[in-house]
Amino acid sequence: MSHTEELTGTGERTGVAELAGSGERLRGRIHAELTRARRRSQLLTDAVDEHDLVRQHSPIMSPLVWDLAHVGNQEELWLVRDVGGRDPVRSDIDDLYDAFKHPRRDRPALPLLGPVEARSYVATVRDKVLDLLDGVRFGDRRLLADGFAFGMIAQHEQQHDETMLATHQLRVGPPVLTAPPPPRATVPVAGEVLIPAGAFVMGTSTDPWALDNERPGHRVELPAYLIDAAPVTNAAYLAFVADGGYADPRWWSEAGWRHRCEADLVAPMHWRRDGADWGYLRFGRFSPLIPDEPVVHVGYHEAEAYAAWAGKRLPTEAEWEKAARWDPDTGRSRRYPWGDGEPTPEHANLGQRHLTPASVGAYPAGASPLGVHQLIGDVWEWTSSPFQGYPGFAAFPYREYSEVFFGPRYQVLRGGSFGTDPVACRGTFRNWDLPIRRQIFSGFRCARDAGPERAYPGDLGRTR
Ligand code: AVJ
Ligand code: FE
Repeated sequence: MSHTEELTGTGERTGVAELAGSGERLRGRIHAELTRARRRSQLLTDAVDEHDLVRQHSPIMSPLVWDLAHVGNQEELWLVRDVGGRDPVRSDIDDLYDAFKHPRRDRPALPLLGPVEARSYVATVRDKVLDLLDGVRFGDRRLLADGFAFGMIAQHEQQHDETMLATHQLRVGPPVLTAPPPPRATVPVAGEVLIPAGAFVMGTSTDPWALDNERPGHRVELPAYLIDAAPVTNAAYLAFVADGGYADPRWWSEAGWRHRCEADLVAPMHWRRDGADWGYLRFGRFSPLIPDEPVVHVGYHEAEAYAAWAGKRLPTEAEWEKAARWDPDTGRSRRYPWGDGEPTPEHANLGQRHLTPASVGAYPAGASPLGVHQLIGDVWEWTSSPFQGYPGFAAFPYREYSEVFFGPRYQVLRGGSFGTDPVACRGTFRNWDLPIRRQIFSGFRCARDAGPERAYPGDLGRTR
């Protein structure tokens, strides 16, 4: 069954390195990933003053100083205590940084570590981790196979770095983050791509740092469908807005319309009127809308309404993943649309190198073999699938990462955004959120059933 999955994937690469006794390569990679994540956390927290670090910029976000110490606390729990078997650094603060004990809106009132304490705490934890990394034996336990626990913690820190970037976007005040603009479009990309009917392998059983909800790899059979060659752009979305899309319940689900009315939605989050036009406020700067850029900061309900207005629908998660991973020549599933190789700056807009999505057509090297563009990076893409475990799902290493979120409340998003680090982004990676959320870097693309072949015009009058 999953033999078509990753014949040459990085899964095997790392695995082979390990078998050959070359744990040094893996140790080097882990060191680099942890260091890169920490540099990002530091950049995001050093950019603002102490007052900004401890205050809450939105009731749905944590104070930045909570994210920072929470990252250190997870690292302490899993790597210092569990993997390393060492004494706690600070067992007295576990409760404060347990995301399940205190909802985000309550976090500023907790006796949190202050900025100075939090910085010194995460540094102490990291020193111990780098010390134990030197002597760790990766073969000893499942948690350590291919360095999984370290990979999980690097991904966790990068996930919070994306959350912190979303907090920065919500922050009011003069701009503190800067980045060069993303590359411009170099190829025209429009219309839809036909994905032929057939089975493909969804998820993975071999990618060493894939998280539990991405496993196991399993065959999924799909009828033919059409999927947009690119994410929905600001220009396209603006046509929906200008056509009165936000005022017409016809396009919205019942829950969507209720929310649209309660929250008084009229446009994507962070859009601002600029005379007769729209612009957006991004990280403290106003700019006019760039028409061919993917729309960002829309919720699931808005994405669904747009798709209905356009006469289409959102893709299911399986449709998104087949478009992103299925290789029509070999039938196997790749790690990324372009192949199995790690993302480079030519492939995708990832890693907070830029602070906006890139225009459609900016990443021809990142396209899938069938010509679907920008599946990875730019914007997270809402899918029509609620978050569920795959057949054979087993929580690992803890139920609170994924399993407790399974069910109809959360919708799956795919592909990562400009704020997502490559270590936390793959063709199999699954994100999820509530359908009303739009502070994340979320956009979408549409799909539709391929349906029976259309008759050519000369055939239209005939009946059989
Ligand atoms: C996968 C982004 C939904 O931020 O809630 C961070 C990742 N889990 N700490 C989240 C996560 C625990 C998670 N998402
Ligand atoms: Fe977390």
